[in-house]
Amino acid sequence: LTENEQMWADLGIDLQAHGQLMNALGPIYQDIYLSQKNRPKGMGFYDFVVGDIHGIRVKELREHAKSGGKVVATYCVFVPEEFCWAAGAIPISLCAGTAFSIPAAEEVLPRNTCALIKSSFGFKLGRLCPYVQVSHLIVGETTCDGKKKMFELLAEHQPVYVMEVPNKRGPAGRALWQQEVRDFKARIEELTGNKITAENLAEAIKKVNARRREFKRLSQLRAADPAPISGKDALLATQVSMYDDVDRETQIMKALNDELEERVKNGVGVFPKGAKRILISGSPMAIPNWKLHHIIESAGAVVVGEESCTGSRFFDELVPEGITDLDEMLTALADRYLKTNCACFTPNCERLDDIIGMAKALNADGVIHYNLQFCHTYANEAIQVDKALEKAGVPLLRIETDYSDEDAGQLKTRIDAFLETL
Ligand code: BJ8
Repeated sequence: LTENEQMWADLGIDLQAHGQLMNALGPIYQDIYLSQKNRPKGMGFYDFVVGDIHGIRVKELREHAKSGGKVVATYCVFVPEEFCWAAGAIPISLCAGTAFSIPAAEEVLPRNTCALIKSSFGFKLGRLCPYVQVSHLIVGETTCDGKKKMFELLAEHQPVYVMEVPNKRGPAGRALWQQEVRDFKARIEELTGNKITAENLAEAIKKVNARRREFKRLSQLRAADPAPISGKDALLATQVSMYDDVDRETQIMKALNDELEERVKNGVGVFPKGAKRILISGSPMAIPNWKLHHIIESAGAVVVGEESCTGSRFFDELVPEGITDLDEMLTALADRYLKTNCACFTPNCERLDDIIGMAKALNADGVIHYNLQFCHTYANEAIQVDKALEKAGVPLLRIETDYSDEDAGQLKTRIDAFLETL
């Protein structure tokens, strides 16, 4: 066994199935990423990370665990990662973006469940993901019914803690969420044995904000024409930073942004000036879900932004800094997370404003609404997105898909036709 294989075996991974997954990823990455022309040099770090996707970072997490540290796995951007950093734990966002893990999940879950839910459950059931295996606690949320129920099943295999996200953002919903955030803080303190204080929380808030600022900067740089970076590369940077070390990501992103700034100054881009510009809006795209970006960019258009949890919802809002009182800090932190404009809220008008605002700021020619099949909240909210964009004069294409490649040809035809109209 290689060193990595030994580590995976120690973590209880099904080595044979996992080997197939790893073998499949290499050629896909080659085809989708490495074949791109004129990529920023700063993407070299991300190529390196994907090249050893279940190796080096898992090793770091294991070292952390061996020295008594805890690893906290999450699925959703509602979970405040600041508490983990403050208490000396490492938060990682789990991926769930591949069809490979779905058959294992379908032995238990109904087939007509969203791919994201099936993929995440399948990673555990199929013993395919070392990140799941290395984590001490998985944190779920009640954002949608499918996930909520899947977490009950997941808890039969590994410790799971679920945060209750309200359905409405009024005073009662806010009070509930404020309490949920405080309860989660207590759970992390219990897990780690470390107290979360005003000092260590303030420091964690600063760290996470610093990474958010770099991602906001990246978002602004993508407004340039020609776009200095492909949508695929920007998406990958976001996906990786969700499970990487926060300080390292801030540094890497800063260097990447400096490079992109130079490109913008010199009018250098990855697509010709005037290429059609697309904003994606909708469900998150977890690694290695690059399907839609790849189809769009293979058709000659460029993705300039993602109104999604693997996009703006991950970095847009900052937590206020400079507060010294712990309780006030908790209130501000909870309020920041409640501003995540997820379709789980009713109403969720703020998301409509975000999409229109981003389309304008990024000079998008059109929006593609991305909906995972069987996700009812986003599918139904798409009707309102449609109306709001029509009123704002922004062209929209609504697509519903999953992780399989079966509909790739049909999607390509529809996307080509949409681009023709822009
Ligand atoms: S804050 S978008 S990450 S919940 S796609 S599993 S909703 S059926 S992912 Fe999400 Fe948090 Fe909201 Fe963001 Fe359910 Fe829909 Fe599947 Fe979804």
